[in-house]
Amino acid sequence: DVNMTKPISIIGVPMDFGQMLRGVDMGPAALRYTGLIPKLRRLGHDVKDEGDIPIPVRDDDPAIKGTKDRYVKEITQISQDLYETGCRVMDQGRMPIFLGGDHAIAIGAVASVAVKGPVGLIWVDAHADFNTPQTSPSGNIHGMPLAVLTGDGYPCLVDAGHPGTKISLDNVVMIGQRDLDPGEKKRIKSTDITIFTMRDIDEQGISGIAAKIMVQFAHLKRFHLSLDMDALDPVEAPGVGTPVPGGISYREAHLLMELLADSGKLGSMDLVEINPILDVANKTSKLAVELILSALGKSIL
Ligand code: 6HN
Ligand code: MN
Ligand code: MN
Ligand code: MN
Repeated sequence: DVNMTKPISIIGVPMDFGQMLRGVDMGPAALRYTGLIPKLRRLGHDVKDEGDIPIPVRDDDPAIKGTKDRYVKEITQISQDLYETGCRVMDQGRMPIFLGGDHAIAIGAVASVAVKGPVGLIWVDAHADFNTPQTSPSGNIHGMPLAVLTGDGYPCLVDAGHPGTKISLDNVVMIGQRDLDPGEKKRIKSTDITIFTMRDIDEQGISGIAAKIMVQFAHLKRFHLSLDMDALDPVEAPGVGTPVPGGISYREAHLLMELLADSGKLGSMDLVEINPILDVANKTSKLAVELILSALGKSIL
């Protein structure tokens, strides 16, 4: 199966402050319950469970719903903690796999893996997560992490870990988008960020897109995969807070993971937005574990 074995560190981030629904904080527990760690070990990897980043108890203050800067303070603190843990794991030469939690965890996660030189960022998501506080219709911070990482948004989040932009726009590719807010569309069009929407997947196929990414990232030694489970079709991944029809199929997702594994350049990843309360018989967590295994070298033959 696996042609490379990597020392891997699992970092749980049971954080749900980036959006209004409860339950996404149970994502790391569901993934562990589903056997992620023993399955990675059976594949031949050296796996260490770093446990969970401490998350303050959420006090659902109705006043928060009326404000636009929802839980910015909490998310800033968590991003800092997460950054420090990610940096420690990277320093030890281990590959961090961050388990969300909502997608706002990518702020601290990607910041930490970007410290050791430039890294390509592959953002697989139904959404672009490219809102700023000005363009966001919801105010929810899980709709903003890609903007934050590329330097736009709440300054305290942009500067989490260390001051300034973490990833340059030409080192980002987005895949699977089908639900963009009007202000996000404008921002995407005004930058030259690479985006492969569902239409592009239908027209070019997921393997054609993977090949293009490898060309664009040829000069980079490694990349980070940020996998939002709502990128998948809700038929396959019902346990997410913001499902959108018409998503990536079970087969396309597996193939993409296999192609990323083949590249030998996957250096880190996060897997986010599983909400076990909304799931159907743990289907989304089971699929997520399979996708992580495929990305880490599990193959059919
Ligand atoms: N996610 N574009 C919407 C918003 O509220 O900004 C949805 C964002 C979803 C974020 O799924 O990680
Ligand atoms: Mn997302
Ligand atoms: Mn999403
Ligand atoms: Mn939307």
